[in-house]
Amino acid sequence: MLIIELCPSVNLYAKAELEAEHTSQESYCNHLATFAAYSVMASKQMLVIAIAMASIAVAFLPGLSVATEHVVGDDKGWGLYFNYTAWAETNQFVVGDTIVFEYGTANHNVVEVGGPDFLACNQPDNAVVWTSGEDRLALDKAGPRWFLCGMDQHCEKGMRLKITVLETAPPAPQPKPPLDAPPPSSPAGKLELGFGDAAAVVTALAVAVLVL
Ligand SMILES: [Cu+2]
Repeated sequence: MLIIELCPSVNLYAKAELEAEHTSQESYCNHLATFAAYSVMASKQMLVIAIAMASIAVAFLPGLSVATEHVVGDDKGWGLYFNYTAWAETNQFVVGDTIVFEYGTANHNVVEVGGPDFLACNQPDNAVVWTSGEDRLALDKAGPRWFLCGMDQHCEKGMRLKITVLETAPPAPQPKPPLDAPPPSSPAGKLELGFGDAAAVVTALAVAVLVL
Protein backbone atom coordinates (compact mmCIF):
# COMPACT_ATOMS: atom_id res chain seq x y z
CA MET A 1 0.00 0.00 0.00
CA LEU A 2 2.88 2.31 0.79
CA ILE A 3 4.29 1.94 -2.75
CA ILE A 4 0.97 2.78 -4.38
CA GLU A 5 0.67 5.95 -2.37
CA LEU A 6 4.25 6.98 -3.19
CA CYS A 7 3.75 6.68 -6.95
CA PRO A 8 0.23 7.70 -7.94
CA SER A 9 1.09 7.99 -11.66
CA VAL A 10 1.73 4.27 -12.11
CA ASN A 11 -1.31 2.44 -13.42
CA LEU A 12 -3.12 -0.01 -11.17
CA TYR A 13 -1.93 -3.13 -12.94
CA ALA A 14 1.71 -1.98 -12.72
CA LYS A 15 1.23 -1.11 -9.06
CA ALA A 16 -0.06 -4.54 -8.20
CA GLU A 17 2.81 -6.16 -10.09
CA LEU A 18 5.40 -3.94 -8.49
CA GLU A 19 4.02 -4.46 -5.02
CA ALA A 20 4.26 -8.22 -5.48
CA GLU A 21 7.88 -8.02 -6.65
CA HIS A 22 9.36 -5.25 -4.55
CA THR A 23 9.39 -4.99 -0.81
CA SER A 24 11.63 -1.98 -0.43
CA GLN A 25 11.16 1.49 -1.80
CA GLU A 26 14.67 1.45 -3.28
CA SER A 27 14.06 -1.74 -5.23
CA TYR A 28 10.77 -0.34 -6.48
CA CYS A 29 12.34 2.90 -7.63
CA ASN A 30 15.07 1.13 -9.55
CA HIS A 31 12.50 -1.00 -11.26
CA LEU A 32 10.41 2.04 -12.12
CA ALA A 33 13.41 3.85 -13.63
CA THR A 34 14.21 0.85 -15.89
CA PHE A 35 10.59 0.54 -16.89
CA ALA A 36 10.41 4.24 -17.80
CA ALA A 37 13.60 4.04 -19.87
CA TYR A 38 12.24 1.10 -21.86
CA SER A 39 8.96 2.91 -22.44
CA VAL A 40 10.71 5.98 -23.82
CA MET A 41 12.89 3.85 -26.09
CA ALA A 42 9.91 1.90 -27.38
CA SER A 43 7.88 5.04 -28.08
CA LYS A 44 10.82 6.60 -29.97
CA GLN A 45 11.15 3.53 -32.13
CA MET A 46 7.43 3.61 -32.89
CA LEU A 47 7.69 7.30 -33.79
CA VAL A 48 10.60 6.67 -36.18
CA ILE A 49 8.67 3.88 -37.90
CA ALA A 50 5.55 6.03 -38.17
CA ILE A 51 7.51 8.97 -39.64
CA ALA A 52 9.28 6.69 -42.12
CA MET A 53 6.00 5.16 -43.29
CA ALA A 54 4.32 8.56 -43.62
CA SER A 55 7.28 9.93 -45.60
CA ILE A 56 7.25 6.99 -47.98
CA ALA A 57 3.50 7.44 -48.49
CA VAL A 58 4.01 11.13 -49.30
CA ALA A 59 6.89 10.34 -51.68
CA PHE A 60 4.70 7.96 -53.67
CA LEU A 61 1.49 10.01 -53.45
CA PRO A 62 1.83 11.84 -56.80
CA GLY A 63 2.06 8.47 -58.57
CA LEU A 64 -1.22 7.28 -57.14
CA SER A 65 -4.49 8.26 -58.77
CA VAL A 66 -7.88 8.18 -57.17
CA ALA A 67 -10.97 7.66 -59.30
CA THR A 68 -13.28 10.66 -59.04
CA GLU A 69 -17.05 10.72 -59.23
CA HIS A 70 -18.24 13.87 -60.99
CA VAL A 71 -21.84 14.85 -60.34
CA VAL A 72 -22.79 16.80 -63.45
CA GLY A 73 -23.78 20.32 -62.43
CA ASP A 74 -22.72 19.57 -58.85
CA ASP A 75 -25.67 20.38 -56.53
CA LYS A 76 -27.69 21.82 -59.45
CA GLY A 77 -27.69 18.45 -61.17
CA TRP A 78 -28.75 17.96 -64.80
CA GLY A 79 -31.32 20.60 -65.68
CA LEU A 80 -32.16 23.83 -67.44
CA TYR A 81 -30.50 27.20 -66.87
CA PHE A 82 -27.04 25.90 -66.07
CA ASN A 83 -23.75 26.44 -67.89
CA TYR A 84 -22.37 22.92 -68.42
CA THR A 85 -19.52 24.22 -70.55
CA ALA A 86 -18.24 26.22 -67.61
CA TRP A 87 -18.85 23.30 -65.27
CA ALA A 88 -16.84 20.95 -67.50
CA GLU A 89 -13.93 23.40 -67.47
CA THR A 90 -13.71 23.26 -63.69
CA ASN A 91 -13.50 19.45 -63.70
CA GLN A 92 -10.73 17.13 -64.80
CA PHE A 93 -11.99 13.88 -66.29
CA VAL A 94 -9.63 10.91 -66.26
CA VAL A 95 -10.12 7.33 -67.45
CA GLY A 96 -11.54 5.39 -64.50
CA ASP A 97 -13.65 8.31 -63.25
CA THR A 98 -17.43 8.27 -63.24
CA ILE A 99 -19.91 10.97 -64.17
CA VAL A 100 -23.35 10.99 -62.61
CA PHE A 101 -26.40 12.70 -64.10
CA GLU A 102 -29.05 13.51 -61.49
CA TYR A 103 -32.41 14.81 -62.69
CA GLY A 104 -36.18 14.45 -62.55
CA THR A 105 -37.17 11.72 -65.00
CA ALA A 106 -40.41 13.49 -65.97
CA ASN A 107 -38.55 16.36 -67.59
CA HIS A 108 -35.10 15.16 -68.63
CA ASN A 109 -32.97 12.31 -69.89
CA VAL A 110 -29.39 11.81 -71.05
CA VAL A 111 -28.52 11.08 -74.65
CA GLU A 112 -24.98 10.36 -75.80
CA VAL A 113 -24.31 11.64 -79.30
CA GLY A 114 -21.42 12.42 -81.62
CA GLY A 115 -19.80 15.82 -82.10
CA PRO A 116 -21.88 17.01 -85.09
CA ASP A 117 -25.17 15.90 -83.47
CA PHE A 118 -24.09 17.67 -80.29
CA LEU A 119 -23.60 20.94 -82.17
CA ALA A 120 -26.93 20.55 -83.97
CA CYS A 121 -28.86 19.34 -80.89
CA ASN A 122 -29.81 16.31 -82.93
CA GLN A 123 -30.76 12.96 -81.44
CA PRO A 124 -30.07 10.10 -83.87
CA ASP A 125 -32.32 7.04 -83.74
CA ASN A 126 -29.49 4.76 -82.63
CA ALA A 127 -28.27 7.06 -79.84
CA VAL A 128 -27.78 5.59 -76.36
CA VAL A 129 -30.34 7.07 -73.95
CA TRP A 130 -30.28 6.96 -70.14
CA THR A 131 -33.48 7.58 -68.21
CA SER A 132 -32.98 6.46 -64.59
CA GLY A 133 -32.72 9.94 -63.09
CA GLU A 134 -29.40 8.94 -61.52
CA ASP A 135 -27.29 7.67 -64.39
CA ARG A 136 -23.75 6.63 -63.55
CA LEU A 137 -21.50 6.51 -66.59
CA ALA A 138 -18.02 5.02 -66.41
CA LEU A 139 -15.40 7.02 -68.27
CA ASP A 140 -13.61 3.96 -69.60
CA LYS A 141 -11.66 5.47 -72.48
CA ALA A 142 -9.83 8.66 -73.31
CA GLY A 143 -11.27 11.21 -75.69
CA PRO A 144 -14.26 13.52 -76.04
CA ARG A 145 -17.84 12.55 -75.16
CA TRP A 146 -20.98 14.50 -75.87
CA PHE A 147 -24.26 14.38 -73.98
CA LEU A 148 -27.54 16.24 -74.34
CA CYS A 149 -31.06 16.19 -72.98
CA GLY A 150 -33.38 14.74 -75.58
CA MET A 151 -36.58 16.23 -74.22
CA ASP A 152 -38.38 19.23 -75.73
CA GLN A 153 -35.94 21.96 -76.70
CA HIS A 154 -33.71 21.47 -73.66
CA CYS A 155 -30.54 20.97 -75.67
CA GLU A 156 -31.09 24.28 -77.44
CA LYS A 157 -31.64 25.87 -74.02
CA GLY A 158 -28.21 24.75 -72.85
CA MET A 159 -28.73 21.21 -71.56
CA ARG A 160 -25.73 19.73 -73.27
CA LEU A 161 -22.37 18.70 -71.99
CA LYS A 162 -19.10 17.99 -73.71
CA ILE A 163 -16.26 16.48 -71.71
CA THR A 164 -12.76 15.42 -72.65
CA VAL A 165 -11.52 12.32 -70.84
CA LEU A 166 -7.77 12.20 -70.25
CA GLU A 167 -5.73 8.99 -70.26
CA THR A 168 -3.97 9.99 -67.04
CA ALA A 169 -4.22 12.94 -64.69
CA PRO A 170 -1.67 15.63 -65.61
CA PRO A 171 0.90 16.42 -62.90
CA ALA A 172 -0.13 18.98 -60.33
CA PRO A 173 1.06 22.48 -61.27
CA GLN A 174 4.40 23.33 -59.69
CA PRO A 175 4.91 26.72 -58.02
CA LYS A 176 6.90 29.09 -60.24
CA PRO A 177 10.58 29.27 -59.26
CA PRO A 178 12.08 32.72 -58.59
CA LEU A 179 13.65 34.45 -61.60
CA ASP A 180 17.24 33.91 -60.46
CA ALA A 181 16.70 30.21 -59.74
CA PRO A 182 18.73 27.68 -61.76
CA PRO A 183 16.87 26.05 -64.68
CA PRO A 184 14.80 23.01 -63.71
CA SER A 185 16.42 19.61 -64.17
CA SER A 186 15.13 16.90 -66.52
CA PRO A 187 11.96 14.99 -65.49
CA ALA A 188 14.01 11.85 -64.70
CA GLY A 189 16.46 13.87 -62.59
CA LYS A 190 13.56 15.56 -60.85
CA LEU A 191 12.04 12.20 -59.95
CA GLU A 192 15.31 10.94 -58.48
CA LEU A 193 15.83 14.19 -56.63
CA GLY A 194 12.29 14.00 -55.23
CA PHE A 195 12.77 10.52 -53.88
CA GLY A 196 16.24 11.38 -52.60
CA ASP A 197 14.79 14.36 -50.76
CA ALA A 198 12.16 12.17 -49.14
CA ALA A 199 14.80 9.67 -48.03
CA ALA A 200 16.94 12.49 -46.63
CA VAL A 201 13.97 13.83 -44.70
CA VAL A 202 13.26 10.37 -43.27
CA THR A 203 16.89 9.97 -42.19
CA ALA A 204 17.09 13.44 -40.70
CA LEU A 205 13.87 12.96 -38.75
CA ALA A 206 14.93 9.54 -37.52
CA VAL A 207 18.28 10.91 -36.30
CA ALA A 208 16.56 13.87 -34.66
CA VAL A 209 14.13 11.60 -32.82
CA LEU A 210 16.89 9.25 -31.63
CA VAL A 211 18.96 12.19 -30.35
CA LEU A 212 16.03 13.64 -28.41
CU1 LIG B 1 -34.19 18.18 -70.19
